[in-house]
Amino acid sequence: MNKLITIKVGILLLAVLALPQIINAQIFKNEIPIPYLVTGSFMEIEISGNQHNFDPNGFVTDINLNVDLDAYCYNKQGQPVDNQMSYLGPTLVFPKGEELEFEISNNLPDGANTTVHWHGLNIPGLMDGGPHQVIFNGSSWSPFFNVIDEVQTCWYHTHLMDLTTDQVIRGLAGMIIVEDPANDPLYSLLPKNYGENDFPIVIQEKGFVLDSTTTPPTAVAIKAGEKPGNGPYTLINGVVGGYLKVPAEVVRLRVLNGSPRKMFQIGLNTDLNTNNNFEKMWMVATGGGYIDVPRETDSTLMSVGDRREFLVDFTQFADGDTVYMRKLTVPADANYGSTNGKALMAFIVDFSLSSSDPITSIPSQLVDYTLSEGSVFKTREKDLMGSGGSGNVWTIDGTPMDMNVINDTVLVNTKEKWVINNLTNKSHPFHIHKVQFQVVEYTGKLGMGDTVATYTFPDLPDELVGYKDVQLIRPGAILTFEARFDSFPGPPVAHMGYMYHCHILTHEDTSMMHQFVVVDSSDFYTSLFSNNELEILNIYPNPARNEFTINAEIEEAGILRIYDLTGKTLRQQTFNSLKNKTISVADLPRGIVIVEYVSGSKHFISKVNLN
Ligand SMILES: [Cu+2]
Repeated sequence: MNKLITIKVGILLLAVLALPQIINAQIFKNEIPIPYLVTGSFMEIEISGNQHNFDPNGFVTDINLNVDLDAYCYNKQGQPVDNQMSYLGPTLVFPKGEELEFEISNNLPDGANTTVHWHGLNIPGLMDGGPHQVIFNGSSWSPFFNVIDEVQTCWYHTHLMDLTTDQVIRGLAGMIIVEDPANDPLYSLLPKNYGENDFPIVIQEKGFVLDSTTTPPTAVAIKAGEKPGNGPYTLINGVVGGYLKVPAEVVRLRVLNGSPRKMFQIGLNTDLNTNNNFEKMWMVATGGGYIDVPRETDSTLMSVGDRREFLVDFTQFADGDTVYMRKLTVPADANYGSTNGKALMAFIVDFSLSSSDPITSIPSQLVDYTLSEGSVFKTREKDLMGSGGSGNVWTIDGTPMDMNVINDTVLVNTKEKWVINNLTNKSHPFHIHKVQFQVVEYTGKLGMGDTVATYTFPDLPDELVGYKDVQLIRPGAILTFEARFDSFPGPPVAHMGYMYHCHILTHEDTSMMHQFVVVDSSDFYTSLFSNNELEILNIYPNPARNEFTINAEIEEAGILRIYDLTGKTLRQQTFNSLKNKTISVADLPRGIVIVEYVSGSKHFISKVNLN
């Protein structure tokens, strides 16, 4: 990853206004800020209030937005004042395989509490930063975890119970890049110079509280309890009317829909005033990492919470050409507001720019993409229910989110199939923590269409392909996905759990959310079966050192398995019976292990501490 460079942009001279593309370019007045990078294995992050100008050069004319407003932001401790974020946060670089530690301090104004959720990553439940891991005002939180996920673009944001909308629209979101330069075969084939040919693009719809005693009305600070996220303006990295100068190369756009509620069907074209003749984009990654091949597309649907990476070939343009990113019409059931057809930002090709490692062609292959290994261990079905409006709540299965209730208990290192039925009349972007799922079937209306159809793996349209953690489900549609729940089992207690929820933040906040825990098999089977279906093995001594004896009289043949708390099998052995068997464990690593004997439908289990 190259260090951030600041792209210097001169002020456009009046003399060149005669050129049409320059006139268009000038409509977009605010250079898009590129958040600085934070690297290293120890990240000290401060969450605080700041003053932010969403329109420093006066793009918007119907209101006066060129004012400093109260906002929330993340910053690296000690970041120089002249390069601090005043809205959103810096881009965090997570090297795959590294153990990361954080010191995250909450210095928000007004005594606000918050959390930091690592959206898209598989990490222990206690580190997940969901509603249970509150960082109280004036205190700090020190999560640590090993980055086991594949190369991908994910993000971090507040997940405070009932107040996520309020805090995200004030600015509490930022991007994460998981990278693996040494082992990623695509690292050198794709644009990778951050801020040169590799850009974070955070799209958010935005509304403002107005003081209408002025003409035009002036935006004023958001007050507690107001939720003007559902507005007519669109921010890119925290500014309206944004432009970005790009080199005449292949450029990588890491697009995140960080909106509170709105879906964006985005496409690129060169004519500010029409909504057709789209330029090609090549989708190369979803939120869970690379897809099979670069998929050529005119436009793509980004549901709330979604990340997608695109390559755009700017080598075909002339110096000064402008390419607009615009929002196409999305279905009424997935729409919140009226920016359809509008250009959201402008890319200006600048021949004076060049990247450190320029890329000029689109690779033909990316990665082998197949269904994750293993057969489905368990299938769960969920119904999205309810309706909006006063007195109504959105729910999953008719029960509101309860911080103290575990809705699902999942056995670690298994693959599950989840079937999500949307029984409501609105589209909902279904999001699940911890896992990256693969769509195996989707039945119903999809994307911008009105046709009801069934899409089945491996014949999936762009919107459904790839590892994902969020998928928009249209009214009446059924999403079926498979996911592996690998690593990090915890005890079956709610505060060690993970969330699944609608990522429309106002729906999440009104309780369209449930939680699950991932446990080892002794806890899983105990929670699943009555006592006559599951028997606890009597093992002595416990703790054990070189060997232990299983004090049992099991006549039936079966498989004895010993595995650690991450589910990794340490020993597997077949026996014709299990009668007072002594097992040598001198060669096994120390720590708590699960000893399991499965014989037909019978299941015997115990935990042993090897010391
Ligand atoms: Cu929803």
